Amino acid sequence: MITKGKPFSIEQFREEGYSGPTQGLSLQEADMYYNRFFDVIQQSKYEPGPTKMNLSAWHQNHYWAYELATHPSIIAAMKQILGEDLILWAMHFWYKEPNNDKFIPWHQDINYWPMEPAINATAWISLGWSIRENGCLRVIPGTHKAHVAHVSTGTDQSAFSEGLPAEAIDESKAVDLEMSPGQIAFFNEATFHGSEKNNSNIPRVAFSVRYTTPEVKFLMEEWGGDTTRIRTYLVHGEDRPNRNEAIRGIVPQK
Ligand SMILES: O=C(O)CCC(=O)C(=O)O
Repeated sequence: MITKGKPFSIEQFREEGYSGPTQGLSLQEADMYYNRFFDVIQQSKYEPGPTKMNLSAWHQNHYWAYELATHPSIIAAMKQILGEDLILWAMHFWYKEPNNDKFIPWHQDINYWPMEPAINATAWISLGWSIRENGCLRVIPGTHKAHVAHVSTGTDQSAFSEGLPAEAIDESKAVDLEMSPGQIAFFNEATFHGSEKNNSNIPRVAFSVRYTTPEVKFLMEEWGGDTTRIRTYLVHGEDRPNRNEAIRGIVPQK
């Protein structure tokens, strides 16, 4: 069900591992960023189709994406979750064009991320509509305190090769986070989450941005794959420990 959203709740975030949806962006802002997304992938928003473009780390190259990643609604919630010293370290567009048959398996993000200690908060922003029919984000409340070993998903319809084992999942507890444009959900590094395929004609255009605190060290030698996606930006407060000097990001020109 689409709701008008409620304010970010730190109590819910701590107890259930997520909070939202909250109306973080105005409709005008959501529409502007939605249009920018389609401009960059060089498609008409009226004829959305698959893209082979890399959908990560646009905030390193596009000022508008950096501005979106550091939107005041996101910073306000991150301060409550992580404190005054905030490091933005990654972002990704989660785009599912109409009739995309890939699903995102139930997973905990921390399974894929060598960072020490394991501290992260994600803001997941729906720039268009996210509903059951186009594979909205789903979470399982209360799963955010323990780490569970992941296993092979064994199917190429899964967007990731690894996910949580079936026996760890209680689907009856899953919450479908249906969202209208500009709504945001927040979750932590261990909250079980995933999404079904897009069975509709409605593209699902969402943006997630990851924050941590300066005490966290990124173990780049263990990261594998494309390490250029990870760059640290001090967005608020101070970075006294200075543990990630080698991967400091540069804010793109306006
Ligand atoms: O967009 C989705 O369905 C999944 C998003 C996700 O896995 C994430 O933001 O960590």
